[in-house]
Amino acid sequence: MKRGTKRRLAWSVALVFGLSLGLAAMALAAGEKIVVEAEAANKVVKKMEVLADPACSGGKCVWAPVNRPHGVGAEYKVEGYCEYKIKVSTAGAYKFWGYVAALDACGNSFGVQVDDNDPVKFEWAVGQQKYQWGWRDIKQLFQLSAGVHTVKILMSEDGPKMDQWMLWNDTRRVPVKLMPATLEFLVK
Ligand SMILES: [Ca+2]
Repeated sequence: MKRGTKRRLAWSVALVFGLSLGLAAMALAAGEKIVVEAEAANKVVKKMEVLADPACSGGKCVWAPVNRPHGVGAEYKVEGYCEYKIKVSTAGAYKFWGYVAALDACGNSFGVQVDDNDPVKFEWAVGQQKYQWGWRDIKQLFQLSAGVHTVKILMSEDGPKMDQWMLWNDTRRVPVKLMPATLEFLVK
């Protein structure tokens, strides 16, 4: 091989190596973001229900139907959940985000349970209007190993709705809008 050809080859190898490193760094910087349509649950157990709503992503959300009377009464029971299976590829600390809307201050929470761990309360500040949608987070982070995990959204009060939820290992960043579901992380 001529010296010039050798040098060009060395440069090409260095360039490809550099580009790969750059791409890997970009992938790492973007983090692992697992976005799920709340209605795409593997299992929905009452009182949790899927609700058709044209304003929601995918035309649907999940909710705990409003009890009559709201929040009280002999018949009032907190029960039911939506269950999802996800496959995590990057182990680490994840922040849970829900794209949610509250009925009022007695209808603004769910529980979030990962695997057999204790459920964590997911309660958010009520907006100025009834059913004001937005991304809300849980302060406590979830430690996830690589592999399959079960996530449950549990009923906690009657009335609140959830359109999407997300687990994101870039814990400093804040989502601003609804996103396409990342189906590659879902296990059916
Ligand atoms: Ca949805």
